[in-house]
Amino acid sequence: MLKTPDEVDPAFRADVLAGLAEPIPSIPARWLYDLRGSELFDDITRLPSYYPTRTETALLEAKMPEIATLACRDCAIVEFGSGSSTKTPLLLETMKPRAYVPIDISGEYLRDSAARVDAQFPRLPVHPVEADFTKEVALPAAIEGLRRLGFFPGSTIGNFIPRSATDLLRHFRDILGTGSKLLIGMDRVKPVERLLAAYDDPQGVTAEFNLNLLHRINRELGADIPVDAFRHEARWHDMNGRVEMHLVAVRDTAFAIDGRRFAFAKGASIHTENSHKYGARGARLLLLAGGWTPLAEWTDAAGDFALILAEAQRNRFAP
Ligand code: AVJ
Repeated sequence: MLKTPDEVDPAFRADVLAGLAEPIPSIPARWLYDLRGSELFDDITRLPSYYPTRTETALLEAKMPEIATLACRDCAIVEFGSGSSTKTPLLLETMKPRAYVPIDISGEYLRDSAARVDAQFPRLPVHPVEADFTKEVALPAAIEGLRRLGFFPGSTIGNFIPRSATDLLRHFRDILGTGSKLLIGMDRVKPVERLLAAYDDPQGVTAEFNLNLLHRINRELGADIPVDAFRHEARWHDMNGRVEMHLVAVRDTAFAIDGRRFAFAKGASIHTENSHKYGARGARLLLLAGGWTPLAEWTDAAGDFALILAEAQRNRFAP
């Protein structure tokens, strides 16, 4: 899809130009999720080696009655980064909320999936909000006065370095308000072979997802990046407890974006995504630091993935 210059998000251009000029070249992960990227991520969630989606969905299915009683009585469900909203029907069926507010940065994708939820739950008010949930978000007036349950599944929190993750959790608390709850999915630490297999599949879908970012830059910013000069790589960073995605130059290469030149020597990389993995205590500590008190948690039998229900902390709490 060709975008005219005024359709391109100026923040995309700014992030790409600034990120590539950094000593460790990087581009914020949210730019991976244009329409094509969101479709490719959807394909990733169905890969045999990508366990998180399958595991979280089964966990939601198995525990939903219990989760529902604790999480939502006549509430409005606010989903952050709703994507294709595939896990949402599980919640909506059991929790029977008063309203559903999917928030996503990808407008085209958001409208499609909101329409699907609308069709499946004709009596449920659906209020899609196209927004970057890390920025200011205005909740629709229609849900004023309703208790809120934030839903942040998929281990999306893992995209953020812990400092930003706590900022984001505090931001969610500001958006949702005191008295709100949050149901969040977090991927657990596990043997490195399994982690890397999840982020570097033999089918090459994750590689295509990562490389789509370069195609997007070419498409939207009129750049001339030779995409075949880069290959996908997944790395485990043990000290930081995360899987990293990189685009590694397979040969010396150079290109221009907006008249600015960038050169990459063979082996140099662009860091495109982080996926932090948490242990049980680390996960709870992150929530506490972000202003949320854990109330309950559920994991699959293998302990691969956790769902945690937390409650927004009051402004003052003892001691
Ligand atoms: C959407 C951030 C949860 O980190 O597992 C999957 C993104 N990237 N494979 C993840 C992703 C490559 C995914 N999140």
